[in-house]
Amino acid sequence: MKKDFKATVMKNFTFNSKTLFFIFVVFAMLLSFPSCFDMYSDIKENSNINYKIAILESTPMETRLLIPDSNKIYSKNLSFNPIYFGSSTFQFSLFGKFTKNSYLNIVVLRITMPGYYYPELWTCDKNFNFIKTDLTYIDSSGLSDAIADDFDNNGMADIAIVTGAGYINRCFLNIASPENFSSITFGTYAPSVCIASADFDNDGYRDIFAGTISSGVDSSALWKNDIHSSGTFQKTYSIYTPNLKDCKAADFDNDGRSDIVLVYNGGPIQVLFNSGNFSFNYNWLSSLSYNATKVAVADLNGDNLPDICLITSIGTIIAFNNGNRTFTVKELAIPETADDVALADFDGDGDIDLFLPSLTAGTFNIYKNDSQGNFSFSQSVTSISGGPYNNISVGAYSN
Ligand SMILES: [Ca+2]
Ligand SMILES: [Ca+2]
Ligand SMILES: [Ca+2]
Ligand SMILES: [Ca+2]
Repeated sequence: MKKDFKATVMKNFTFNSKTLFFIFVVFAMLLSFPSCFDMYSDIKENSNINYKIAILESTPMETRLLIPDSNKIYSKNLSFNPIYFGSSTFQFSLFGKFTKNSYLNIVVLRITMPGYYYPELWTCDKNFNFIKTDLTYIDSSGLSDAIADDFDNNGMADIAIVTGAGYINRCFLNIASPENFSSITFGTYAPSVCIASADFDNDGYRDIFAGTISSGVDSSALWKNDIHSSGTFQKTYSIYTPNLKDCKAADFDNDGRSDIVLVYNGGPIQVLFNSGNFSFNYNWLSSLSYNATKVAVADLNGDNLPDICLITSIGTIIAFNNGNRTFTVKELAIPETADDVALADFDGDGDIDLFLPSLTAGTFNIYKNDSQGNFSFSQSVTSISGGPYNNISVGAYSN
């Protein structure tokens, strides 16, 4: 099976030597205070500021914000009371700089019935007193992944979503005043599973990689941001990715071009290296296959090279970046699996720690980094009354 899979991806890679992929969930927040950051790299670049990490978690019925105390212990959590409580079937929440002047911004995408999202924008002051603004409902269903990023370069975060079988993908541009979003569609009728963003061609506009499990015209594709010219995204590269589960973008070989990591249910870890002009002419595959569900990227051993952390059916695996377009896989870096993973410096000692929402409802575990990429249990956090967790977002704040 592994060989067949490799043959498939290599074949597609060869046939599609035209382009590239994708993502880094960048959320660049303004550097001036007050600010919110969604990307660890943004936080790290401002290490002179004493940040704390906020965690946002969503289950089908609830969204909660976890906040640490002065000792970086996650002892406080706030519930975002669903306005349609009882009929909500799915929630997805994101940090982002959705408004220019508020302290911490959160958008909650709440599906209340097939075909309807009710996005809510929550903003707060320094004491975490939140105010909710209802945004125009979104007529798209089957949400499978979403990111916040500034696609039109107006200084405020937009939202891009991919959806399950039979539904289109959309980018919602934040038109800000009054708070609301206008919709752009890109891609059609593909069963999409993941989304990532990065400026893959370094033209100053953030592009999108939408990962699907389709073999048709809507196979996983890189969408060039052409909003400033044609008003939408243009497909520039595609690759067939059977059993794809998740994807992220990062510059793994430090050549200034964003690369893409893909993880599969029953496939190797795959890294596509960006060779420019939306093409990828080299990819790395792990020697073993894994039943992966989620992937996250951050430098976990302090060598300034982004490493790969994936959640699999047997536990948490780390692929350490060797810097030469190869990785060294450490299986069972943490012998725990989860619905998702979040990477950030939760204890504030300068290295990246792991946050795993346990499959056991209601508890999360934080694993502390020894700065070399070795992890040990740090604290357990009790929060939501039940899973599964649709997504976890991390953001940084200072107060
Ligand atoms: Ca671009
Ligand atoms: Ca690169
Ligand atoms: Ca590293
Ligand atoms: Ca740490």
